[in-house]
Amino acid sequence: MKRYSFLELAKNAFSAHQNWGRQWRAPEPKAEYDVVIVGAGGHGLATAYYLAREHGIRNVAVIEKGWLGGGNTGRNTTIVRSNYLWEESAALYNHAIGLWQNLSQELNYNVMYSARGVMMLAHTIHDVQVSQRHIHANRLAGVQNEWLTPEQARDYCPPLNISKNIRYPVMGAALQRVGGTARHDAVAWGYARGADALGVDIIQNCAVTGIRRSQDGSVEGVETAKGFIKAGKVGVVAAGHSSVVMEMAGVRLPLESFPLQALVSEPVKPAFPCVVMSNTIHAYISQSDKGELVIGAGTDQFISYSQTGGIHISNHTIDAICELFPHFRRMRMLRNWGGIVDTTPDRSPILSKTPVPGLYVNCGWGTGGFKATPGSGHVFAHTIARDEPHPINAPFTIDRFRTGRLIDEAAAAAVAH
Ligand code: FAD
Ligand code: PYC
Repeated sequence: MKRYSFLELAKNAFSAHQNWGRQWRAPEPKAEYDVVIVGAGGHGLATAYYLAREHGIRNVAVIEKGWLGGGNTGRNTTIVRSNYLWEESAALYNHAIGLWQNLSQELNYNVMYSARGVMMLAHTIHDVQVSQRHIHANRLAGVQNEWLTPEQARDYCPPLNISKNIRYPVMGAALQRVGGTARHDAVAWGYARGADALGVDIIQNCAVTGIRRSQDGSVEGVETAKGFIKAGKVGVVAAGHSSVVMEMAGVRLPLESFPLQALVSEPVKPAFPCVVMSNTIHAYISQSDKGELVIGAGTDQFISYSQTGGIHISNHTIDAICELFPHFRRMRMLRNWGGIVDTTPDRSPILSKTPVPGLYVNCGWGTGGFKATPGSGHVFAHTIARDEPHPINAPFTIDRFRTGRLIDEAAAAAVAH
């Protein structure tokens, strides 16, 4: 793999950057792999990368029905944080935060992780109480989080309107300083490039249409648009389509898929220094390095597989954003889009073995899986390689919906409820 460096950059400047070469191959599928991953989003690609890098399993294919990173990975608002309520979640998301710190160096690819701070606003007495309880729980679990008064919140984020006579007055905020953003496409591309260099085949434009099981019930391989591919182990990482794919093996998942939308403004000079979220209003905002304001809304109320979202939902979000940040009232919105998010009843992910030997599933990230990408891929690779969960993902089984050991994070995200 060509290593990116200042020297390479300078050398390539002499040929007008025409000779960089491809970042990954476009191979035809082989007849058989040790492991097939279904879905080339960030989580699937990270899983393949860590299978090869940490477990020495390189005979791996990632099969993608569209283009890599074209699902929720390339559609999200890139917020990274680990301020979840329960210890199980804190361990999972903090594991990811640990990996984010060094990811650009590890992949030799700039994923633009920027720990600019994530501030969650409180607008009512109830919000204040819940946020403060949340901060105490986080601190007990070793997760950084702190309380800010309205004035401190405004000092941290100068465009914030803290006047008291508005519909959503700011009564304080929880700030996680290690939270921030990363460049979503770069995360997918960095893992794809790293996995490909270790021998993983990434097969795009090739939908998985079936999962074949042998007579003893175990996995035999996958049916695809390019024919049958044999594999002793299959990991399904298909986000909004996870229940559809798992149904192919006869496994029913407790998932509902909803559209979730986001939009960006025209680009402007740096004006917004951090990430702000409001659980009450279902709105979140940051500024990309290109200068666009990146704004996200809540999920549609109805399940659907359409990659758009109801216009009234984004109108409501924009109303609230204009009230909280009056500076932005005259800005024009450039484009909007949607993704299909896979939500579980307790709003926590499933990273698990399944009742089918050789079949594993990583899904249920709903509105909040981007931040977990490195940690999720890391522990899921362990689960597949060793046929047993990593201690961090052991609580995130499918079985919890039968035993009742739920990890209820419904209040943890601005959009997941
Ligand atoms: P995906 O990237 O969706 O990858 C799954 C892949 O599986 C897709 O590429 C799909 O084409 C493929 N696939 C499906 N079916 C098949 C098949 N039959 N055969 C082959 N391939 C198949 N999370 C955060 O942490 N922070 C945020 O700020 C945030 N904002 C969001 C904003 C929006 C608008 C949306 C939609 C989501 C947001 N999320 C956020 C959630 C986050 O994007 C997802 O949880 C995460 O990206 C999921 O990654 P993934 O790799 O599991 O899924
Ligand atoms: O989980 O932080 C999050 C999030 C922000 C926007 C959508 N999800």
